[in-house]
Parts: sequence; C-alpha cells; structure tokens
Amino acid sequence: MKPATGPAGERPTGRREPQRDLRQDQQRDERDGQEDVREAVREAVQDAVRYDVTADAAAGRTTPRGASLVHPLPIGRKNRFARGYNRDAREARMALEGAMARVLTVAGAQLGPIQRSDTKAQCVARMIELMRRAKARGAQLVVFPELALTTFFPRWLIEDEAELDAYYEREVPNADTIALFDESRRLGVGFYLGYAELVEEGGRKRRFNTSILVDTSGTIVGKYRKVHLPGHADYRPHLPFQHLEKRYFEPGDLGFPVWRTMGGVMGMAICNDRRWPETYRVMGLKGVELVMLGFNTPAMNRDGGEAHYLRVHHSNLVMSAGAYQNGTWVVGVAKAGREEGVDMTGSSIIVAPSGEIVAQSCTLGDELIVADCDFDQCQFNKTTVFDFAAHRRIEHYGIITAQTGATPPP
Ligand code: CDT
Repeated sequence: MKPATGPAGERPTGRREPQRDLRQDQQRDERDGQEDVREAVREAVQDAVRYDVTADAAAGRTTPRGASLVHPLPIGRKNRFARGYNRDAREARMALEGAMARVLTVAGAQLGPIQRSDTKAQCVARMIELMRRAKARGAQLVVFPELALTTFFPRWLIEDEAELDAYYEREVPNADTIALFDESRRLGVGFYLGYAELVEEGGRKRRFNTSILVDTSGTIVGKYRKVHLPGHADYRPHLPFQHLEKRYFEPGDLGFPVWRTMGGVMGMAICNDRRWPETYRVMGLKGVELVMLGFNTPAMNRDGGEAHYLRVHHSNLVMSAGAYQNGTWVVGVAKAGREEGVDMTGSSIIVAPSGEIVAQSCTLGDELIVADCDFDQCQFNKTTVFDFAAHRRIEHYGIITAQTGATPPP
C-alpha cells in the first residue's frame, strides 16, 4: 500500500501542529480582514449618508425638478449602510465591496405627451436625450413608458388597417429604433421599451402591447406581452374618448417571465398589469428583484368618480403594495401631460422593496427619476414576513386560478 503523504508529497512526520496552526492563523486573518472590510464599508457609507442627510437638511431641500426624493425614514434592516438610492453611499460601498455589490442605478424616463403628428424618430430622439442625461446621473438602466414610440392610439376607433398598422413595429430594432440601441451600446446603459408589436403567423396578423428589456451591451434579453388588457373592443360613442386595447391587442402569451441580468432578477409588466396582485406574485415566485413597468393612465376616469389625485393615489398604492408584498423594487414610468386633448396622470415612481416610494416625478413632461436599487434590500421581506416557502397556504388559493369573476353567496 502506498504510504500516506503529507503536503508536497512528504511522508507524515507526526509534527503537523505548526501547519494546522498556520492554517488556523490564515483563516483567522481572513475572517479579521473580511470584518475590517465590512467595518470600513459601514463607516464609509454611514459618513456618506450622514453627509447627505445633513446637507439636505441644511439646504432645506424640497424636491427640485427632476430630482430623486431622498426619503428621511429608514428603509429596511440594511438601510443603515445600504440606502441604495444615495449616490455617495453607493459609490463608497461599491468601491469597497467591488464585484460583490448588487446595486443597479435605475432611471425612470417619463415622457411628456406624444401627439399624433409626432414621428417615431422624434420620440426616439427624446428618449436618446433622456438616456444621455440618465447616464450622466450614473444610471445603468433606463425605463421608458408603455407605447413609447407613438401617441396612445387606442383612444380612437381606427378602421383603416394601413393607418392602424403604422402604429405597430414588425421587428425591433428597425430603422426608427436602431439609434436607441446604438446609443445604449455606446453608453453602456440598458433599457426597457414599450411599443405596439405586430407579428404575422400562419397568414394572420397578431398584435400585442409589448415591452423589451435590453442589457448594457444593447442586446435584447427578454420580451413581455401585456397580459391584462383594459377597456373594451367595441366603439362606445357616448364616451369622451375610447380605450380600445381589447380591440387592438391580444392578451399576452408569454406569461410573466423573469431574467437574471444586470446583477439582479428582472421582470416586466405593462400599465394595467400593475393593478393586479397576481402580476407581482407570479414574478415574486420566480424571485424577482426589480419589476419594470411603463404606463399610460388618463388623469380622468371616463366613468366618473375619480379625481386626478385619486388616480395617482391608486397607481402609487398598487405599485407600493406589489413591491412590499414580494420584496422587490418596482420602477413605474408614465406618459404624462395633455396628449391629443386627454390628460395623462404622470407620477412615475421608484418603489423600494419596503414599499416606500424613493423617487417620484414632479412634472408632466419629459423627466428623469433616479434611484440606486440595491438588490440585497429585497432579502429582508423575502426572508421574513414574505418568506413564501414558510408561510404561503396554497391549499386555499385554488380559486384564484379556477375562476375570474366573483361569486358572492346567494
Ligand atoms: N394603458 C392602460 O392600461 N391604462 C389603464 C387605464 C384604463 S382606463 C380604461 C390603466 O390601468 O392605467
């Protein structure tokens, strides 16, 4: 039998104590070193946070046009040194933690109104301008609204097929949108883009309300097709404007996929999807850490009964709830202002996994909101009150997928 050998092929000598001591010393040094780094991170980031908070207070900071709100309250357990949306804190943390940091700086690029006469190239030029400004503010990902290349055309009955088709994209990128992809690649900034999609399958035209996710190399990593289509398919002449999404689009057929990219688990939704808890929960069950969604919400409810402020309240409410109940960041980006005579709500927001709004638009025009999204902040909810594996009771949830409408008792 071959004799056992020690390190470097030497026979065991029975005098291995010094080597074990050496290993233990090395391990202790490593532990101490890691603790030193952690302590340095804590101190550096606390300093950065203290500095910003003090500066904000001294300046009596309100919210300048386009600036991100800095929330004064703690956000989750890691707030002390994460405060993901604090730039100095993020940079200090990233410098010290290097590749370990899971912080993505995300911009919501709200668009003011797009009129019928505006060309797609003009819309893309506005988006490129916003993308450049986002890059200057450190953003690595920009979220644009739903149907960002055109006016919100479902407000009209369009019977001429060629006229209708002109609102759709048969492929992306194409001649109108390639400049956005080029700029994304040049700047190293990813983006979410909403647009109307037309595909021909088996000699049949299929239309979807679609969004794509493009990574920082300008490459498409995912596509989503809007599942919850609001409104109606029939023309309703008594209404001040139509909402013909059920006429112009099929319900999405891709489900709610998520993608591991840009340091996190990313998902997409579109406008009305944000009002349905199932949207977030399906992605929550796939571990989503950042939900991007664009929207076009009229400031007025055509059926009456809701003031502009209430529309904004509901929009903020559902996104905050979705974020909190699934421990995920939510970036909701609006089309805003008076578009073809119809006022749109605006109020783009970025919501932390705690459910707190950390950035909010304050105009009805083209405007950026920016936040540093620390994906590690998602862990608190995901491992405590919303630890799905520990607490969900699926034996009672079957009705959710077995029926759509409510059935009250007789
Ligand atoms: N685009 C979109 O989905 N808008 C709806 C408004 C519906 S009003 C019939 C929304 O939920 O905001």
